[in-house]
Amino acid sequence: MAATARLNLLLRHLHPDLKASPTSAEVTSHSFPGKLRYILENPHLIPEQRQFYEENGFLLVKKLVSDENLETFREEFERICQKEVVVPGLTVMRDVVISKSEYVPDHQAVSKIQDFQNNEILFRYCCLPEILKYVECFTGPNIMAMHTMLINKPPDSGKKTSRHPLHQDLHYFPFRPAAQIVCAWTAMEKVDRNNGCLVVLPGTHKGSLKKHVYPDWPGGVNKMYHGIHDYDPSHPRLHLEMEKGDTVFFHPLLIHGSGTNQTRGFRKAISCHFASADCSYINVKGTSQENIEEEVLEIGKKKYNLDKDVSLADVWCFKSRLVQGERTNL
Ligand SMILES: O=C(O)CCC(=O)C(=O)O
Repeated sequence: MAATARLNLLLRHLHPDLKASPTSAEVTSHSFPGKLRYILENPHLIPEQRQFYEENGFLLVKKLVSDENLETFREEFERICQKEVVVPGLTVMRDVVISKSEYVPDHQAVSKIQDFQNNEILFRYCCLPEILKYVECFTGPNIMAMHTMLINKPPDSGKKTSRHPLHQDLHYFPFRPAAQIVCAWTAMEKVDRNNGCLVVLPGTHKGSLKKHVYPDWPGGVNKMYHGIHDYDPSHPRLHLEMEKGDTVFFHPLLIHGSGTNQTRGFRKAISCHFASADCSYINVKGTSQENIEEEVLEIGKKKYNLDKDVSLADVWCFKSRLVQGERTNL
């Protein structure tokens, strides 16, 4: 597809009020013949949305989650940071260099919490009918919530550690097929290039899983923030500027990351990776994912005294939750 036509399509998708130009309409009807590979045939999405996801690997839906729900999640996050609420199994991540906390004086900033499946209030996000309606378009009716995160990107110290390196989420997942996995990521406030919005490389979901390692950043890099070196640096990048409540659904092979937070506030987003319960676990031994398995199991051993026979798949099986339909496989 010509670069201008692609941009036209992207702009029209991100700003649905824009009128379709004859060029983009023509591109749409001629560029997507045949079967859909990345999305299921279903009545929830209009053909243009399905085609957009097929081509680009993401779909942005404006104002999907209410302010009221987002405020409830924000308040619960604050209670967790202040240790008023204890969540079994939760992973609290802190920035490598940023020491000033938002809520608790003299505490290191919380940059992310992961695995909140045992917190009833935050887990409500993964069960919202407005989210699941879209998720079903990728997973089908049997839906598992696999991975939950509330990301609290702190103001950058100048060392650029608040960046998230370009990566593919599938690197972390020992289950397949990739097309039946989707991430929902909701902005809890306005996100733009100033506070480090998501940046995506449209169309990269059509490629394969790449090798991920810690980037060699002079200012340091946060734990578990693996990145890819081997991507085409000339590939077009799109900064997803979003309003509060806007939600992007994206494919686990889509290369994405986020920039530095140059503001004084903490940029918040909530997300869940969903998968069809019909997916299967894989053994990642001997694959490019072996490094993440080792790291996860090492942490598991220290934190929970995990047995040496436990695999990455066992960890995911334990923490995942059914949110719709039947737990058929995962
Ligand atoms: O919210 C962000 O800054 C990026 C999050 C992300 O890509 C991830 O945690 O995998």
